Amino acid sequence: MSEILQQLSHCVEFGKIDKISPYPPDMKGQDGADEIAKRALDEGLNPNDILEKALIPAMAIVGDKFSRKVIYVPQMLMAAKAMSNAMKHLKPFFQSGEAIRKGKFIIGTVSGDLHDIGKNLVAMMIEGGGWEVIDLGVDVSTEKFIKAINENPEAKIGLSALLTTTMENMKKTVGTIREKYLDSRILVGGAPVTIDYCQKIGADFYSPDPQGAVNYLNQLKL
Ligand code: B1M
Repeated sequence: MSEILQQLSHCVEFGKIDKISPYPPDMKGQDGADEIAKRALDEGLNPNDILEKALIPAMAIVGDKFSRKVIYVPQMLMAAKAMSNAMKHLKPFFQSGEAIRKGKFIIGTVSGDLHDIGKNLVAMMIEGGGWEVIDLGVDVSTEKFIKAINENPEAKIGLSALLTTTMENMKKTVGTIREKYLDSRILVGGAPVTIDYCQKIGADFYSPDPQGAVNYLNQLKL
């Protein structure tokens, strides 16, 4: 991995957001994820490489450290902020899809779940793939999904869940959508979600990554 990607990965892993951030104390005054991501793009690195070789693996390390109780929620939050600050520079590259929209896509993280990094990435890529994205945010109740579908009955729907506990809420929301909108197309994803779970709860498609979701939506349009 190139030196700049290593530096970026280090910033996300240790929660160094930007130069002015005093955290972590041993990196005070140094560039953070914000400046380094911008520099990587200025130097011509591919946005996909930045995401897949530096940012996503760094978050995986953070998750592993959290599981092993090496770090706790505050450090995880700093890492998430560092990642978001890097992602704001990548966003325009992923969103520069065609101006003519292929259709609408409603997305949200299910009720009780506040994780939005993966959901935001999926939203960005789908928007970049030429779809109009209606992002309902995090902790989205079934009622909020239904309201958005009522207002946009032709839209495809995406649900993200990162906690085993909130997968139950995903099931509930998918069930209610299915009852009211038999022909709707529902995509699900998020770290604990599997293809088996997708089938079990009656969703149409599971993708482990944003590109799979984009490909699925695009082939629906063919
Ligand atoms: Co949380 N957290 N967290 N967390 N967190 C996990 C998920 C966890 C696995 C960490 C661990 O224990 N190793 C664990 C869940 C355990 C479990 O349920 N089995 C956990 C826990 C326990 C918690 C809390 C309960 C901790 C606590 O308070 N004690 C708490 C819950 C809060 C809540 O939601 N109610 C909590 C809080 C937080 C923070 C707020 C501190 C922060 C989130 C900040 C934010 O999102 N703005 C956070 C973080 C950062 C993580 C980890 C470290 C990283 C998640 C992430 O952003 N990954 C995570 C550990 C891990 O995942 N390794 C962890 C990077 C992101 C790009 O990946 O979201 O998987 P991901 O998205 C991927 C794919 O899954 C896919 O595409 C994305 C890109 O490849 N995808 C889709 C996602 N959605 C999709 C939808 C699709 C298709 C693909 O179609 C619709």
